[in-house]
Amino acid sequence: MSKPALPIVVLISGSGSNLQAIIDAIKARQLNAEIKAVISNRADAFGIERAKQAGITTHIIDHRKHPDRENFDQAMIQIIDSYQPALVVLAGFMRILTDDFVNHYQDRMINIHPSLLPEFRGLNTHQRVLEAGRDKHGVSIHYVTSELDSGPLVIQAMVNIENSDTADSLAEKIHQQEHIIYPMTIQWLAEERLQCKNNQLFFNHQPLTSPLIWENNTLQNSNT
Ligand code: NHR
Ligand code: GAR
Repeated sequence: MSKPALPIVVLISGSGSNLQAIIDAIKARQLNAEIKAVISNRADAFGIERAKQAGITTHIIDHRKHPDRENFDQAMIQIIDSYQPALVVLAGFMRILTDDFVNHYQDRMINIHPSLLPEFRGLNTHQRVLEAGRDKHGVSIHYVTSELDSGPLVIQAMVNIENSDTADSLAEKIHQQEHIIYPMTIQWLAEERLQCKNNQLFFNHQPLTSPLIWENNTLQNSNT
């Protein structure tokens, strides 16, 4: 791999299984990135243990110790910018970010959201998809903009819903897909195969006008 490793900072709030998938892909040399730091807003996030286990610097920034969202976000900006990341990765990060924060990282911050956006923005998506009686579910990776779960869509992975599925079994199926497509997407960025300029996506140097689709372990796209 000739290009330098992509410096990234990962933001988490919980289990950190997506963080683990990124750590593992870097170790396996499938992903040419370097995690400069992991930041959690919760001290008890298991992802912090995962990061420490991997020898990665960690920070706890507890939102409850800040008077408002602006103040919390400014504290995060200070820490994040000290690492000069090319990319900020939201991996199960559960705090809505202010416009100032989002604008500061325009074209440099991605999120993984457990639904086929634009459907089912927000929280508790697995339960809501079941209640809506859908037979398809999925997960989306998008650039973060100030409108929640609405930034440019990079890729969506599809999951079939069976009659026997529960919110827990769907979460597990979604996690399996996430652990494939999140490291893959970050590697595309490291390779500059994927780019975001002024909120416009390019894949293989062509404008990406609809999201890439990952289904049956295969990338479905015209401009690959
Ligand atoms: N911030 C902005 N501005 N834009 C986005 O698209 C964002 C974002 C922050 C997080 C992840 C998102 C998801 O993938 C994300 C996308 C948390 C909430 C939420 O309601 C909603 C969406 C997402 C993450 N959080 C509550 C809040 O008051 C707190 C919930 C909790 O702490 O458990 O911030 O779904
Ligand atoms: C993932 O399924 C991710 O899509 C979802 O939280 C989980 C985090 O898992 N994100 C959101 O719901 C964002 N609001 P992890 O901590 O094991 O990576």
